[in-house]
Amino acid sequence: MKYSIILPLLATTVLAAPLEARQATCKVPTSFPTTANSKLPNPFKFFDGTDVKTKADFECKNKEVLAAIQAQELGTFPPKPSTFSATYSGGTLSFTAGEGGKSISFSVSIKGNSGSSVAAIIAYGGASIPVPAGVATITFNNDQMGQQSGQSSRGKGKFYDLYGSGHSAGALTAWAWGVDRVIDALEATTGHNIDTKRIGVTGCSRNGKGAFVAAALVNRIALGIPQESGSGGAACWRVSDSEKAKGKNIQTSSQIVGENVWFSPAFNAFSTKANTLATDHHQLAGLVAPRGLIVIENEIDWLGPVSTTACMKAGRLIYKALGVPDNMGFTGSGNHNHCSFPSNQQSDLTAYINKFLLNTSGNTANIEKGPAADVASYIDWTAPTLT
Ligand code: MCU
Repeated sequence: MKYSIILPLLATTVLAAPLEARQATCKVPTSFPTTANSKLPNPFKFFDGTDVKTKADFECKNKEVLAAIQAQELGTFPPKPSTFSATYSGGTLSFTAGEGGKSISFSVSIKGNSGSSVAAIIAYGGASIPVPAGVATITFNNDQMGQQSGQSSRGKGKFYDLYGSGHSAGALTAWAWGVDRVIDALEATTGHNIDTKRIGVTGCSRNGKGAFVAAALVNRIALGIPQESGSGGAACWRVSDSEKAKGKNIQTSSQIVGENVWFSPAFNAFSTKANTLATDHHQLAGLVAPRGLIVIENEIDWLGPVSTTACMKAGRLIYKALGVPDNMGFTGSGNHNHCSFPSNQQSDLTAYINKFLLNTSGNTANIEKGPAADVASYIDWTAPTLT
């Protein structure tokens, strides 16, 4: 008699556990499709062809995107190292990180952090955007973490002192690892007043590529603010190739791998066949989603204004599918020097900083500014509404 009560309960418990486990676990492939496709890959299909229908599916999709983009472009993004300690004193935050018997020390300077519970922007090499009062600036010497001075700088910098000069990470990934450790250091120390839930990251040009990649890889970043990142950042490799074929003086994957060490050596294999990459940079925006992202661009041919606009329009389709279209915007504007922030982008930047860093109101609705770019001609999929 008593078993008739216990058995159904037991059966429910036993059957429910694997189901929950299945939902919590994503199948992350270790090899990736390399079929040529000149259109931007469908962010709503898994590599095995099944559809991404729910927000939970999309989280799994992001895991496979993350695996593919590391394997093909960025190199491996290491987790927190096995030993770690940090100190904060008088505007200097320092950490020591150790792995496999080696260790490195690194420091950043913090300004504008008086008060209690302040937001902060981590600025690669210093900020090229106006940082408002009430937001601290954390100056991050990304070149020290991973050098970027041509091919001879491959594998040089503190990241490589720790992980070895042959590590697969390109400089963009090495920097993102450093950003992740800066946040670890903030969490491990007191006195700096910074609220680690309200951290943005910025950088311009090559450092803008870095800021974009850091926002994508470091999920504790609340707001990504890549500025004039162009190719390797907000531009999509495939659209840049198509612009190049139309005669534009635009940076493409085939040029970028020779210019510098921003990407993993693994990317060399794709440099002249970017159309075989499993992902493209609309999905770099997708990796930031649903967190805040404001992409600032210029209209300099080399950066690919049509490519960045089309690519980020495609990126916004991902945010729309997730039901958070206004967590991402892009503001492109011309007639100003590279990395000099023009006043006509101020209100867009302010809205994003207010909403994501200052927790005040910011109207981030529908910010899509840039030259004409027909995103429909670069995609052959439609965005679902993810449930
Ligand atoms: C837009 O970022 C780069 C670009 O990718 C390079 O080709 C060029 O040499 O430098 C730009 C930059 O970082 O300018 C400061």
